[in-house]
Amino acid sequence: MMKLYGFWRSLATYRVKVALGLKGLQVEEVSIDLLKGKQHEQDYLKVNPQAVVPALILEDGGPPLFQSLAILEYLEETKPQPPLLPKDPRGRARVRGLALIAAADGHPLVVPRIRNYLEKELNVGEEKRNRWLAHWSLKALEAIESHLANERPTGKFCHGDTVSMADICLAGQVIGATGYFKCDVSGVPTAMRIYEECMKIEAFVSAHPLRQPGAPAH
Ligand SMILES: N[C@@H](CCC(=O)N[C@@H](CS)C(=O)NCC(=O)O)C(=O)O
Repeated sequence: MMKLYGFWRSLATYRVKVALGLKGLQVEEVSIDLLKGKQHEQDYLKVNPQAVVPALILEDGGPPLFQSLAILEYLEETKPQPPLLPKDPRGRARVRGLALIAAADGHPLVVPRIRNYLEKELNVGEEKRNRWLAHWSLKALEAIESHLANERPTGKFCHGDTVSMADICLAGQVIGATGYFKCDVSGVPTAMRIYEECMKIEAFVSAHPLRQPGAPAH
C-alpha cells in the first residue's frame, strides 16, 4: 500500500487526500506534527528534505513523491479515472492555472515556516500576522473568483460540471480562508458556491482537516 506523510491541518495534504478519495485509492497515513516541528527531525528529512508535508511513498518503494500538485498529476497519469483534468489542452491549462493560484501563490504565504519567520525573525506581532494570513488567503480567492465569475467554462464546478484539480485546490483555499483565518468571503460568491458543491462529495468531506485524527473539535 502507498504511504502518505501528512498532518491533519495541512491544506497541501488535503489536496492529495481528496484526489486519492476521488480516485478510490487507499493509503497508509503517517502524521508529522507540524505544530511540534516534527517536519524538521532527521527521520522525516530523509523522507522530504524540504521539511514539508505531504510526501507519498509508492507501493514499490523508491524515493517519495513530493509537492501536492506533482502528486496529483502522478495520480492522474497512473489512475486516469475519474479524470481530474479536462481533455482539451486549453481546458487543462485553465484548470492548472486556477489550481496554481491557490497552491502556488496563495497557500505558500500562510504556511508555518512563513508564520514562524514573521514572528521569530521579523518580530511581527500576532495581530499583524493574522492580518497577513487573512489578506493573502483572500487575495488568492478573489483572483480565482474573477476567473470563475467571468469565464464561460465555469459550470457547476470550476471547469464545467465535473470535479477537477481546480476544485480540489479551491476547496483547500476556502477551508484555510474561512476555517483558519476567518476571512470575510462575501466577495467571492462563485468560489463559495462551488465550494458548497464540492462539499456534497464524500472525498472532499472525509478529507476535511477537522475530520482527521488529532484534529481539534472545532
Ligand atoms: N507547495 C507544497 C507546500 C507544502 C507545504 O508547505 N506544506 C505545509 C503544510 S500545508 C508544511 O508542511 N509546512 C511546514 C512548515 O512550513 O514548516 C505542496 O503543495 O506540497
